[in-house]
Amino acid sequence: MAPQPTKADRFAFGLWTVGWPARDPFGDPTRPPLDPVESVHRLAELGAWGVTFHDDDLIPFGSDDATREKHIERFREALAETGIVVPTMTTNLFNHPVFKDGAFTSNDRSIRRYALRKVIRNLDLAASLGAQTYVFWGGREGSESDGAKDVRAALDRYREAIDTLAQYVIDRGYGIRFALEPKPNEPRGDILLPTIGHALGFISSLEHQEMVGLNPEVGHEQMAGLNFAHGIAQALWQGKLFHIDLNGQRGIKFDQDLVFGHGDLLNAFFLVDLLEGAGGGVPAYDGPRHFDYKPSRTEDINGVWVSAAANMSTYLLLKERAAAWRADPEVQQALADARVPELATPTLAPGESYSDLIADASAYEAFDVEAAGARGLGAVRINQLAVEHLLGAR
Ligand SMILES: [Mn+2]
Repeated sequence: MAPQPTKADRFAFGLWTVGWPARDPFGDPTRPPLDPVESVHRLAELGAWGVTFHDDDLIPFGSDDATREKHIERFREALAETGIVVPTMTTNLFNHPVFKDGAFTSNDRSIRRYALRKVIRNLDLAASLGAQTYVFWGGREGSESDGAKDVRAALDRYREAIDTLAQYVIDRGYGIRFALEPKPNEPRGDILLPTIGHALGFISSLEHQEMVGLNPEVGHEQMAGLNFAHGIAQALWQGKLFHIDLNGQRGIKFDQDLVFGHGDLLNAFFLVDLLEGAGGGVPAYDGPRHFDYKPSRTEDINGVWVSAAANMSTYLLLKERAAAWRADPEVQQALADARVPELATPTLAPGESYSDLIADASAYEAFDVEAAGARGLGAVRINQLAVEHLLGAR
């Protein structure tokens, strides 16, 4: 039996995920559009806690003010009826042709100014809905021709945009934090801030860097061949894991947005173990468990809700299995044998200087380098114990 999610699990979905009508570059939509109000009700029934959205997911692009208010009003009613919250919002700066060369980093200054206004308008709505995180996915910020984009100037403009918007949020007292979402490519041939590491470097240059962190997505890092759990560990280590996009991806190819766990399942297992505190009892991340996936184009509307539920039950199963793995005495022995806990001990003793280290013959002159080099780690055993727990063999 798959575990049933509750609001306490803090599972959230983008309206654009279940609402994706399954149009791809080679084919027409296979499903009708979904009313956001229906999505809120169905997700609540499935045990979700929150929904997130781009401005244009709720309010069709170009709506006049009266129409905009109507869409917001019926959405607010759905939230009130279901108790669903809006922890996070974001801006669509990629769909309309105006953004074809980027938004904050478009070569065209008037488009950059328009993009800032579009974000500001939606930040006001985000604050009024109680959102605490605002995501920036710069899918169109990039190029296909290295000669058509001055990347250093583009990064100046990217920084200018985030600094300006951060100042706006501070001056309004909104209490919203920003989360940048890296992605290496698609839709642009090459996207700026392509990985967690690039984005962390960029954040360190910002005026209000304390209020800017990351929203890493499983598939986006894996599209670049990177280890997502490692990336998340570094984001946590730097205090920058403000949000997370969970989904599945099978290797270096187009962005698949599969159900969470339907790609690299073992990495997803160790990711959940990490997020939930690696057996320490205190989660390392307390934000929304946010799914940014797409129900596959093969699915009908029933399949959409089956896939939404699958994300949540997979997360809960992995959480359960990771806890069982941590509690298994054989796992604890294998971790001890591999000296995993020993890595938390500083390399120098308290108060020890490099001079003391140089004076310590046991560290070098008398160190049995051959014996240390011959010792096995036992990492394969650790992995196999995880596989056995995942497969229900333990
Ligand atoms: Mn994706």
